[in-house]
Amino acid sequence: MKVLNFINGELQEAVNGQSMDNYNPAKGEVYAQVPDSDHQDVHLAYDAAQAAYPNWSVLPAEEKFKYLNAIAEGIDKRRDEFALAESIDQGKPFWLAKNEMIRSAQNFRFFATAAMQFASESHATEDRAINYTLRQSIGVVGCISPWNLPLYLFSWKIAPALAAGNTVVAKPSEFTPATAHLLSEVCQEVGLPHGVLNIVHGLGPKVGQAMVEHPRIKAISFTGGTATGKHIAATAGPMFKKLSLELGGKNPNIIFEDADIEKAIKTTVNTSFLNQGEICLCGSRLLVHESLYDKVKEEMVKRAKALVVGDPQDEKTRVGAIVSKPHYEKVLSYIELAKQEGGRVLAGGEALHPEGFESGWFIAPTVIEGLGPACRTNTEEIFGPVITLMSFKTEEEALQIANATEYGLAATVWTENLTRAHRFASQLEFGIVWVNCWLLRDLRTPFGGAKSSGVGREGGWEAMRFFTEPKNVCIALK
Ligand code: TXE
Repeated sequence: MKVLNFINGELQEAVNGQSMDNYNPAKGEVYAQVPDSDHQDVHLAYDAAQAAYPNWSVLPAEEKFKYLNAIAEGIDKRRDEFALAESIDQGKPFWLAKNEMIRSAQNFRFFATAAMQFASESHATEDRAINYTLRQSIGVVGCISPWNLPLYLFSWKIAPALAAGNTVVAKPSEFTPATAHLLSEVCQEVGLPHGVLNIVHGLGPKVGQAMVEHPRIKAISFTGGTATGKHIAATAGPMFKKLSLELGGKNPNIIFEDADIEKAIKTTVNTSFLNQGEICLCGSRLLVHESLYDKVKEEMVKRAKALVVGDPQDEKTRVGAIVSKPHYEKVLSYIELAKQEGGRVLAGGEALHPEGFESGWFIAPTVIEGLGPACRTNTEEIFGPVITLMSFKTEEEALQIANATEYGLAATVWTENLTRAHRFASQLEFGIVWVNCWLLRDLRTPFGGAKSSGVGREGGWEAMRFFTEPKNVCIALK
C-alpha cells in the first residue's frame, strides 16, 4: 500500500520526496510506505484550507450536511475494505475494526445533523437590551489523532470541525495512516470542495509540531499521550490558540459487594482487554470489595487465559497485536516493573508468538495482584492488555484509591444500590462515569477527562462550541 498526502483535493507525495516504513504489527513486517512530510506540506495544506474557507464557511448548513452525509455513506459502502486496512495497520481484530468503521461513519452522520441543528442563545436584558451570541467558525483548524482507534478518533474531530464551518488540516498517527488515506479517496469520490479537508502524513515532532506552531492555524484538537499534550500546550499557550486535549487515563473499575457479579465480570473482561487494552477508556485498575475478591480474581484469571490471541483476521480472535514495536516494548517493560514492585502475575505476563505470526507483537492478557495503589504500576498509564487487582473494605476506601491518580478520564462502577451509585459517581474525579455498563456511548454527551487527562470536552454541542468563536452582540432597545 502507498499512503499519500491529501492536499487541495489531490493525493500527493511529500514535498521533500521522503517516505517512511509502515508496519503490520501482527507480522512485524513493513507493508506500506507513508509520506515523511514536514512543515512544507503543512504550509501547502494551510494555504489550501485558507483558500477554501470563504466558500465553505458560508455554505448553507444543508449543503454541509449533504457532504458530511455523503462521506459517511462512502465509508459505509467500503466498510470491509476500510476495516481490513485498519486491522492490518493497527493490529486489532477485523470484527472490531468493522464496528469502528460503522462508528466512524456515524461520527460524520451525527455531525452532519449537528450542522443543521446548531443554534445560539439570546438573552433579553429586561427592557433595556437584547443580547445574542453569534457562534462563528474559527477559520483553519488543526486535528491531530492517535493510533489506537485511528479512523474513529480522526473522524470524531474532523466531522465537527467541518460541520461548524471551518476548514481543516489533519494529521493521523504515523503508526496508523491507512484509513485516513482511504478517507481522502472518499472525499474525492463525493466531490468535497478542494482544500476543505487536507490530510498530512508524517511524524508528530515534524508535521504535528509544524501544525501547532503555525501562526494562523487557530485551534488544535489533539488526542494522544499526556506528555505530548503538555508539549503542545506549552507551544500553543503563548500563541493563545484554542486547545482541546484528550490525553491519557488510569481508569478504575470498581465492583461493590452488591453488584450484579456475572454482568460485572463479563463486561470487565472487555473493559480490560478490548482492543488489546489500547483504549483510553479501558479500566486498568480493578477494585473489588473484599467479600467478592477471590471470586472475581478466579473468574478474571480464567477468562483472561481463555481469550484467543493471534491472527487479527480470524473471527475467533479476541486480542490482536500491539500497535508498534516501541509500544510493545513499553507494555512489556511495565509488566517487568510490576514484578519488581512486588506484583504477582496471575495470568499472562509475557509476549506471545502465535503460529504464523511468530514475528508479530503480541502480549498475553495479563492480570496482576499484590500491589498498593501508590506504586508506579498503579499510577502510570500502561495502555496495553494489563490490569491490576486491588481489594477494598469500605466505600470511602474505594473512593480514595480510585481518585489516587493524576489522571481523571473514566471510571466504571458496579452496584445495584441506586443511592450509592449516584453518591459515588458525584464524588469520583473523572470526566466520565459508567454505572453498570462500559463504553455505552451517546455522541451528544461531553467526552473527555479531568486532571491530567485533558482540557476541554468533545462530543455533541461541546465539540461544536469548541470549533466556533462566540461573539456577543448587544442591541440597546432604548
Ligand atoms: O502518542 P503521541 P504515543 C498514551 C499511551 C501511550 C502514550 C504515548 O499511554 O503509550 O500515550 O503514545 C502526534 N506535536 N496514549 O507517543 O505521540 C503523533 O504523531 C504535535 C493515549 O504514540 O501522543 C500522533 O499523531 N503532534 C491516547 C499523536 O500526536 C505530535 C492514545 C498522538 O501520539 C507531537 C495514544 C508534537 N510534538 C496514546 N508529537 C489516548 N488518549 O487515547 C507527537 N504528535
